[in-house]
Amino acid sequence: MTEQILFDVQAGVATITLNRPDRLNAFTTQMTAELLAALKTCARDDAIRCIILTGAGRGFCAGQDLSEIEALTGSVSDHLRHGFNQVVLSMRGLEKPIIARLNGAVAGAGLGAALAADLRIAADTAKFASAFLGIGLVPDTGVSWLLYHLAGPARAFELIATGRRLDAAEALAFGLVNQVVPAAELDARVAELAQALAQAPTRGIGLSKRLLNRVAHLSLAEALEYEAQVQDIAIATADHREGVAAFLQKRPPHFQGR
Ligand code: LHQ
Repeated sequence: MTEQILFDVQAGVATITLNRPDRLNAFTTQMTAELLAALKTCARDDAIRCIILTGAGRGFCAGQDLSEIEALTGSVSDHLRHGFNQVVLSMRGLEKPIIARLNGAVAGAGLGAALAADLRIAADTAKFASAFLGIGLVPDTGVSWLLYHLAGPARAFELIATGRRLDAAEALAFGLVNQVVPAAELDARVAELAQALAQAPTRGIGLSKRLLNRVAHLSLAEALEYEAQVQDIAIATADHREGVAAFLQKRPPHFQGR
């Protein structure tokens, strides 16, 4: 079996590359399983302090491989429960920063994977589509929830129900990406951001992600209490002590992610 993702770790940054470029990196069951295994490695390996998710070739990910749909055994709901739902939950639950490097087309389940990342940096040539309705389906892979929360209900409905494709500038205006950069500068910009994140207090970032995942469902009073509880964990980290010591000694901090 050929590998459908590439996995590389350099200087604390893991790069996961969806690697079916002739199909715009459309998801097969195998590729989903490989992605889940890579995310598990990222969660377990303390040396990995930032993750980049990207696609090989001219696309990021065109969603479910449509040629595989007919061959799916069992219900589509089970396919989603065991596949894309686990990808989204693994990404949101991974307490390390994940950058989606959006080099080209982002569609269907590929849009879900991109929106489940923590930061999205898009090439100015990237384009975005919900794509589900084009084949008579409703959004899955978290796209309804993630679009609702990132872009708001009216824009979420527009993207889902009209099939409108967004270019990178429109995706920025919709709140779907953090930055748009010239395609030739994408690698440098993503590498610079990933390096900065890999040298930051990893536990603090992970705990902040835990907070943001939770507060969406809480009242202000509940969120204040939850912040206080998570701060008890953060204040016990070595990186907290290092940050305070570096500040008082007027030197740059050296965070170790612990
Ligand atoms: C593809 C695909 C693809 C296979 C491009 N599959 N080959 C749903 C149902 C059930 C179970 C679970 O989950 C889901 C979730 C979903 O993700 S549903 C949504 C599935 N995705 C789509 O419907 C998107 C289909 N693709 C497109 O609309 C376009 O390809 C986009 C807008 C992404 C990009 O357009 P272009 O840049 O013009 O590229 P292209 O269409 O020429 O594609 C290049 C090649 O990639 C082409 O093959 P070819 O042999 O002609 O060069 C496409 O057939 C192939 N490809 N997406 N999802």
